This record gives sequence, C-alpha cells and structure tokens, in this order.
Amino acid sequence: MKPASKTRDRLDKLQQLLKTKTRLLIIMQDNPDPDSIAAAVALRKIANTFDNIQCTIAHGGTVGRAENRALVRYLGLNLHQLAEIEFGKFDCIAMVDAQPAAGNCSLPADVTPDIVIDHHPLRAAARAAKLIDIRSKYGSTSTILLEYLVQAWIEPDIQLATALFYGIRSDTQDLGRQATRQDSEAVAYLFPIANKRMLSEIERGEVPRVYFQMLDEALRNAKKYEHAITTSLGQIDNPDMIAEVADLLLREEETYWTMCHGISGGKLFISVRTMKEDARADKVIHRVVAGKGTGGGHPAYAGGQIPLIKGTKSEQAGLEKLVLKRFLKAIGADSQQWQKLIPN
Ligand SMILES: [Mn+2]
Repeated sequence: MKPASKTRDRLDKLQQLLKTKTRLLIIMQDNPDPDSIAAAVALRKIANTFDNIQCTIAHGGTVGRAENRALVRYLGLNLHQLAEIEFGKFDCIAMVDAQPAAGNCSLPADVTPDIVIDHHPLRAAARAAKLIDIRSKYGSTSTILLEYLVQAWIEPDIQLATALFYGIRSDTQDLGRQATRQDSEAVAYLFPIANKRMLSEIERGEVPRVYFQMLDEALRNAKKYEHAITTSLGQIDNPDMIAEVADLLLREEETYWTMCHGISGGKLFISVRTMKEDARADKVIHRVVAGKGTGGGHPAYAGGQIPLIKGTKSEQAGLEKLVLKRFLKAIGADSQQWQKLIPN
C-alpha cells in the first residue's frame, strides 16, 4: 500500500517529538473498540522501534464486548485505567481514535495531549496538540497508523497485523461502511499477515448468559416506526452492547435509522445508526444530546452520552423520553406511528 503523501511529514514530526522522550502514555476511547485498541498497539510499536520508549496504554470505562476482550487477551495487553494514571509521570501523551473533550474519553480537562491521531471530525480542543493527524474521511484510525508503519518501513508482526485488520474491518463493517480506497488497500496489505484462525475465534467467541438476557430485553423494548427502530437496554454493565444492538436492529428490512440507549456508570449512553445515503448520524446525535451531554461520530454511526445528575428513576425516564423525542424529530419520523417490533 502507498501511504498518503502527508504521512511522511507527520511521521517525521512524530519521530522528532518522541526523540527526547522516555515515557509515552497512549490513551484510547473509554470503552475501546478494536480500532482504538489496534491503533494504540501500532503507535506503541512505532515508539518502541524508534527509541525504545516505555509505553503505557490507558482508557476510562471498560472493555465490554466479548470480541474486544478476546482481542485484548490475544494481544497480551495490560491496559491501565485512566483514573489511576499519574499524568506527571509521562513526558509525552498521545490520543488515538479519540480527541480531547469528545465525551467518549474521560481525559481530565487540564491534560493536553501532545499527539492526536484520529478519524473523527476535528474538535477545537485537539488543536492544542503538537502533532495532529485527523483524517475524517478514513474508515478507521488503524489505516492511518498502518500508513505510518509502512512509511517507517516497520513490518507489523502477526499480532499487530491481526489487530489492525480486525480494527479496520470492524469500524468499516467489512469495508462496507465509510471505507476509503486507503482502508481497502490496508486490508489487502494486512490480509496475508493476519492470523485468520485467531480472527475467527475472536469474532465467534464465547459470550456470557447475560448477553442473551440483554438481547431479549432490547428486543422486547424495541419500537418500530416507519423507517426507524429505537430501544432501551435499561441499566447495563457493558455500554458496548448499545452499539451492538443499534447495528443489529439496522438489519430490519424496512429500517434505515436506529437508536439504542442504556444507563451505565451514571450516564445515559446513546448510539445512532443510519444506512440512508447522505444522512448524517453525527448531526442527529448532536441534536439528541444538545445542552445535556456530548456526542459525535461519523455520518453512518455516532454515539453520545448524557451524565445523570440525580440518578433517580424519574430523571432517567425523563431523559429517555427527551432523547426519543429529539431523535424522532431529527430524522423526521412520526412519533405517533409506531408498533412493538416483537408483538406480545
Ligand atoms: Mn475508529
């Protein structure tokens, strides 16, 4: 694959930045998905190859989804909780697949990362970084990091190639969602190296019984509008499940919008999906969380979170109602016209 022309300049900058550093903190999204995880491991590989810098990979939240846990296990990662990080111990801080003040990463507001590499739309707070590489057209951050590796003549080992391959495939749903030519080339480059048996094990891995209980709850709560389905998962341990259910419901044949939400760790998490051409899930999520929380994402998929202030049942019910109302209004759906997805 041929890295985009700006990659050389960014890589030089990265090399300059890391030259004098000894400890690098790499921060991912709070509930890291495969793209986040792979991008972090790729950046660690680069830092280790350049200068043998000691790297720590951290995130807030949890690695919830069974597939993501399996990936972390396969990579033998020792991930650290952001809340337990002493930022003063690091002389360089990087963020991958996330940006400061984005809401999906609980980086303290007084910490400014030196490096931000991401494929979400640029946020003003990221401008303070010394190295910013935002390519919002790309289907994944893993593709950007692979370009760095190729540009630096670093060949990914089997584990890293497997992670990057999976990261790109899962963010782009097998190159079918928001993938660019660069993403396809990256997948073609990685395919011969990646461990296919391991990928199959990761994707078809074991899930706990509670997974099916959540799925049952999600389906029973699902409301079907003309071209949209919405549902609530209620209180959940694993916020990743919200995105998974939003993806699943989008497969219903008449549906091209979905919204799923659930409460975890004192926050209402919301996922919005669309398969409508020219629609903007990222704009819809902004309207859904306006004045209440944060949100962002991509045209086809986006997420947001709203902190609960009192944490009472009535506050929760009120917020869920508001979120539903705003979502239906934003996509132009008739809020009166709905039926249960699964009839009793
Ligand atoms: Mn991503």
